[in-house]
Amino acid sequence: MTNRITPLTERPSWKALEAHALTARKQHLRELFARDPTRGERLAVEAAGLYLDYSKQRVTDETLALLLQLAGEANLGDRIDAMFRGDRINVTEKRSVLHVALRTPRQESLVVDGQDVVAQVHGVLDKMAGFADRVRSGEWKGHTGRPIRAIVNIGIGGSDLGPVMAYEALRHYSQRDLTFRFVSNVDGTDFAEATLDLDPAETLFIVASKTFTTQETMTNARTARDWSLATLQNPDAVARHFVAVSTNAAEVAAFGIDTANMFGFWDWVGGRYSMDSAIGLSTMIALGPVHFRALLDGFHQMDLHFRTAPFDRNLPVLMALIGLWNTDFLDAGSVAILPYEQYLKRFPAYLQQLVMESNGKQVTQDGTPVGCQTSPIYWGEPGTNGQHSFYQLIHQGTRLVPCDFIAFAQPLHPVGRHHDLLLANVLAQAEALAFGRTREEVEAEGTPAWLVPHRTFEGNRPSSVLVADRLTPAVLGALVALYEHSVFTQGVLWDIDSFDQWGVQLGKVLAERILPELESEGQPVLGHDSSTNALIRRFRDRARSDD
Ligand code: G6Q
Repeated sequence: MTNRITPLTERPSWKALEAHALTARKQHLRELFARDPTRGERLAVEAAGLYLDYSKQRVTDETLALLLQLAGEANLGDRIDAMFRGDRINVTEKRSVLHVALRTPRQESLVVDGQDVVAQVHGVLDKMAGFADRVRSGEWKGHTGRPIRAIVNIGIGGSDLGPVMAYEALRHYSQRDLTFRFVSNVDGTDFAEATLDLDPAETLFIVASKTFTTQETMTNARTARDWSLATLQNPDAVARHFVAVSTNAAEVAAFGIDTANMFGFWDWVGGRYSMDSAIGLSTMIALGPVHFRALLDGFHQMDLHFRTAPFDRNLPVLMALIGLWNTDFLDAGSVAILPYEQYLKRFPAYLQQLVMESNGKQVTQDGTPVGCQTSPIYWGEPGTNGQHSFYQLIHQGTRLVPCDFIAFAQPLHPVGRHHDLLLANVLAQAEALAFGRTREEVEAEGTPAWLVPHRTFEGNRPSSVLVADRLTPAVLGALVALYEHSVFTQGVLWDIDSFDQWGVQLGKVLAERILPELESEGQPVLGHDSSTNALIRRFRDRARSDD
């Protein structure tokens, strides 16, 4: 007889949450705040420079107690220890998941399979720092002897979204006489636009690819090599204008990049968890090694908090539990990420991959159906722009959209009243969502009866507000680590493998099959469905048509 773990939805705490949700769904945030005047201060927690106010989430002490019980029944504590220890918790790929080692201080050690991974990490960080300093100072020269002025990161998915997000987020701290571009899409427009105004003699390409076999990245890298050599004329120029970030030395060498200019990482770093590995080389060149190490320290402070704080005061755990409550018990299908900080404009896109590629799964680790909803859809835009577009739906639509507001007490660019206006808006939005405006209030304003339903806000729409003093490298690190660990915690509760991504495979395989069908000279025999066959024929027919 097998010793089967009780499925999540059959556990006592899940059943209790289901029963509790029947009454909780009817409770309004207006009542919860009226009943407890201290709620706003009580339901808040602070760590690693981040203050999380979750009082406007639709939870009570009982909800939180039951959710914490759920975490206990899922052995969350043991699973956290297993990750930090380097156990192979990515079960379908039989790998350790050790992004936390990427920010472990130099003096510590973590031995996995006989290797001190912390020592390896710092070896690469030192090499990155040496290189970054040489590029930043102009000591690293291009093939014609001119210093580098533009850095183009070529990568996709985890080898792009972290670097581009971090560059945008921390641009304030970047070396302004260097230009940074990011090419990811196999659409030639991406490369063409990114390099339109660049001079090959002053441009350095970072080819960032864990496998160094990814179709999009290798296509862009080859195009970049052709673009460079068309001007520089000498294959030796590749060594001065191309460096690689990869785990695959053989492919890097085959491409023509000197492996002395390769920055390595390891199979225990997942793509979407890699922005603080060598994949962050562009970030380090932009910010300099000192700021990059501050970023790592911010990650590490959140790691320490996650590992040691009791769950009822643990930011990532609380965020994860509340997210699960919204998804599985209040039927919310998405989460809006709303940074009130222009520099975080790519943060929602970054989180989309982190969260949805990690927890967009339908089976548990042993392959059985999960039995409840898993990852919600993440989306968002910086405030206040969203207020003038999709916030309408969040306030008055038929769907429940929990929001994560992110705001900073101090602006990076103090200009007149801008920052006060920004903060007034974020506070107003969270307040309006929670408390709304009742029919009676609208009527009391003398609104005509026919207009009252249109002007009424039911409220009771949940949100959290995340606050830090200022967007610094350390704060960004803590913020990313907060979401990483929240994703991990939800994966533990759903008992899914948050570190694989089998769902991206099928499309890749089919594209390999379709490519020759698009490119072949004769009429290929097409064996797809009638829709795909007709579309292939149309693309073939129209590709070279002038009419
Ligand atoms: C992330 C995924 C995926 C990956 C890209 C790029 O977790 O694994 O987004 O990062 O497919 O892969 P390479 O770095 O190997 O080119």
